[in-house]
Amino acid sequence: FDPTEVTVIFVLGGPGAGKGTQCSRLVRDYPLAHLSAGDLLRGEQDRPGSQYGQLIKDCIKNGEIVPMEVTIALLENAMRETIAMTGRKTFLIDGFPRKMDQAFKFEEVVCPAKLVLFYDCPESVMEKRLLERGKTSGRADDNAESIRKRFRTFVETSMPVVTHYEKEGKVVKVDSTAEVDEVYRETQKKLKEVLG
Ligand code: UP5
Ligand code: MG
Repeated sequence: FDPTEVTVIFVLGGPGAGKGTQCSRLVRDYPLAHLSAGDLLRGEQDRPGSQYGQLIKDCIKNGEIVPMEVTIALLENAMRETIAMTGRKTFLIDGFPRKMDQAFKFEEVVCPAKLVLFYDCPESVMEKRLLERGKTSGRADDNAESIRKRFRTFVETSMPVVTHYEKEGKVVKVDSTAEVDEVYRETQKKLKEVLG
């Protein structure tokens, strides 16, 4: 990837913070491409013949992080495909990186992130959203036990990534406790402040 051509924005936040919801709005309104690492992993898990199916399934259920080689390869492929199919070269990478080693590796093999959009939300609110979604989502990790494990991984392993990018001055933080429309307005406002 040519870093002068491709732009990457990481979208981070706890499980249920609203990353996917806000990314959908952003790609509706701006010439961006949305890639969810979790969605790519679930797709790979269900792909017949995948050698990683069981590994991904176990990690997701336990809220653990899939080895970065798998996720980065999926992201690279999806980026190439998106550029070929749509010509879009500014990417919202949703739910990645969740661990420092992933952040370093991605920036080495793809390109440095321009910005990190971080959705901040209390666990109690996120838990309520995920349990509600669990009634119909069919996601193997939308149950009380998996949610607890996802929260722990987020605090212990993924928040340090946010702190790292804060030190680089790249983090745009949005409180995502409010209703979807309000969070989106706040997102647009803050991105405009930084990106113009
Ligand atoms: N909702 C959203 N916004 C709302 C609002 N403002 N008010 C009220 N309700 C709101 O939203 C979650 C739910 O809340 C939805 O029902 C929505 O309608 C509602 P969503 O937009 O889906 O939130 P999001 O932050 O995207 O939550 P998600 O569950 O996708 O977060 P996770 O980060 O847990 O899930 P992800 O798919 O990224 O990862 C799943 C697993 O994959 C990980 O636990 C891990 O095991 C694995 N993984 C890796 O190993 N490596 C990776 O790099 C990525 C994932
Ligand atoms: Mg999501």
